[in-house]
Amino acid sequence: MTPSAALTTCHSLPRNPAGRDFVVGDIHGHFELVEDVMRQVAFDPQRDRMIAVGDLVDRGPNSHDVLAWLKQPWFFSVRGNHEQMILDHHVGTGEEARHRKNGGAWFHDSDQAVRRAIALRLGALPFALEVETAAGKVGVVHAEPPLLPGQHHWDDVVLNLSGGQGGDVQQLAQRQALYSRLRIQQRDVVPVQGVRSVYVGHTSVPEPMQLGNVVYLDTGCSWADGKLSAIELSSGMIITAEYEQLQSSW
Ligand SMILES: [Mn+2]
Repeated sequence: MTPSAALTTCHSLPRNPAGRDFVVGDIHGHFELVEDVMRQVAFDPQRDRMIAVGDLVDRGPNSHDVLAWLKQPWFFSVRGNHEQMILDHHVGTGEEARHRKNGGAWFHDSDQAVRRAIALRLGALPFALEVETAAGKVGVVHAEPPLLPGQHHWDDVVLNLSGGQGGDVQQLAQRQALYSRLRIQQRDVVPVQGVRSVYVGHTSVPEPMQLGNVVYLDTGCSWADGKLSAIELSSGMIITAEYEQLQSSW
């Protein structure tokens, strides 16, 4: 395992007894919609935390704001496949044409120094996050929890991602964490043990939905009929913000 793999496998957030924790779906450059959600809940940056399921950038109008958001001590994120496309480009293995087609032109049209600063910061994003809450630990990954056939425990998610099961499993696990749609395609309701819930994005759904204890939060805010969804962890309350609503109020 390389040192960088160890650093980016899974980050842990301690309990936040003084404030609230929110998990927000794929932002895709629409940080103005996150601000809308925060206004709706009277988000308190001194106490509350906003945790993102990745795909912070591409498609929306404000992808460049990603560095400012990641500097905030109350904002956390796992890595999504759109962050990975930037990282792949940074190390020379990316496909620029494919990334441009998927909303990444802003990145390739940025100055080299900006591209480098963004890639360095995104490279520190973990593949998984675990958050301690009053009701138990929850997990966050971008697409789906990377588990091998027969595995059902969050500990295996972390072990697979860390390289503890070997490099081949680690590569597969990283790919699953960023891209998998297997569980939602198969309507797999087998819960992930060892965590209360796992929050994911990546696959757009009309409304937040739950399979077993895996909660899908990407409601496609960059699509015409989509919106940004967030959930407050202690109450399960869903908060949404829509692009069109903000535009029509200008
Ligand atoms: Mn994605």
